[in-house]
Amino acid sequence: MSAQPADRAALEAFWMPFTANRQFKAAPRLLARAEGMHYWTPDGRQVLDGVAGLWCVNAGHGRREITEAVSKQIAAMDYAPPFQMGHPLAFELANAIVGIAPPGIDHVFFTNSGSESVDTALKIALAWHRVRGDGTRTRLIGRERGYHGVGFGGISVGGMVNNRKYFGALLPGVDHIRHTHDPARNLFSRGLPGHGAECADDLERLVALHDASTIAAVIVEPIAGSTGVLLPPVGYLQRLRDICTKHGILLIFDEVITGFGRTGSAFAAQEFGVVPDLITCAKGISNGAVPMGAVLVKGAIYDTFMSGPEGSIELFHGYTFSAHPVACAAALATQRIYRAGLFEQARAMAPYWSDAVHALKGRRHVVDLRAYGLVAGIELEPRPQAPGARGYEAMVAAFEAGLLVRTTGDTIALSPPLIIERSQVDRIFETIAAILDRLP
Ligand code: PXG
Ligand code: PLP
Repeated sequence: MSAQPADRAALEAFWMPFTANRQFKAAPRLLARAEGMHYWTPDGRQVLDGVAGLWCVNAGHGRREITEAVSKQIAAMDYAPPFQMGHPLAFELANAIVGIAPPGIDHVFFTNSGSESVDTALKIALAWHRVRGDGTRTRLIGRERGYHGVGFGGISVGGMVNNRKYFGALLPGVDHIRHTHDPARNLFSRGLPGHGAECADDLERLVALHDASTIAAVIVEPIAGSTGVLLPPVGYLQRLRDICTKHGILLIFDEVITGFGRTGSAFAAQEFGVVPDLITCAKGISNGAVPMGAVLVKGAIYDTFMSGPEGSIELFHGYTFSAHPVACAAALATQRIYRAGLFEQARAMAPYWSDAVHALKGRRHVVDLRAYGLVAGIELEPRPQAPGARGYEAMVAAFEAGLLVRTTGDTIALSPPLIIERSQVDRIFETIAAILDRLP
């Protein structure tokens, strides 16, 4: 829909996040209602959700179980302070999440977003080394092209240039290993790319440069989402795990996108058979219905913090809205839906999904295709002198054709709700194919 001239002023006050505000406000794209696999615009046009909102509505929109749990909780107790006080749902939810977490990861710290989860995990890593008497380990290592949210910690370890360059010197003592994208060897790989496990050895370079005794933690996304869906090369994550273990460095998997079934397993850690020391998550934890995030922590790390005097606060960190009761209610209802078999449903759909993605090979503009679980990246050739323009136009054209996709640069990213059916997979790729055929 396009705004009437009178509407333009009404759109002014909201400074929209990660949005070209003036371009949007001149021709807004508004969503007013959602149910199942679909959104509806204010004028009643149906839009198929190809991205689970923004990688978060894994169980589909408007789930009655979640709506009811939220209504009930907000009426029963709207808010409870999380510091030196508790409420039952927080403990119940922590247990539910531990129940699907990888072995040994058995404690949960609640936050309100992925960005807060990342800052929390980095702080836990730093504090853990210090509590153990290893306080020289202060360096944090991220990866080029990584996205870890928008807090100062997250952009410091992150590797997306535009998210960093405006914001000063960032955290001191941070370094980055190289990214794994290797088009020369891995174009159009089915499943995980076969080449690039040795990219993990770049961590050895940083250990040689800084010495392991100065490094606290390494943080990576098992599948890098925001930068355009980069899959881990076969053996890469295991190699990273081995190098971290060898040097006493904590390994953090940022599973804000990959958590809660996106790959077909609860977490990518299980999917790829590599257990990190901490996992950051958010988004799908509460099906996007109420903001929430969490850091999952190995028992051995938690136990170290529990070694001081009983009456002392073990970690000077927390949010006013950590374990918010309404968020906990939404997340508990969400976890019940997941437990009923949603991840298995995603896994069963993954081969059909992957075939549909790779059937775009040879289409105009397509330079690479990447798919895993229910994620896909469709990389388009940038238009000369106008990087990102073709991607943006593809997103707008898809929306006009009744399909919500996400683009980053010239890569179309897809991550539908895990309830997607074959006919809807077909619709997504028919729509995209038609758009690619006519896109300049
Ligand atoms: N880590 C990862 C791996 C993420 O994908 C965050 C942290 C931050 O989460 P919050 O809840 O603070 O936004 C994310 C979020 C995109 C896109 O490019 C991806 C995210 C957020 C916004 C846009 O599609 N991921
Ligand atoms: N700023 C001020 C002045 C505060 O009092 C607080 C919390 O009490 C915060 C920031 C942090 O807010 P939150 O706990 O929601 O992250």
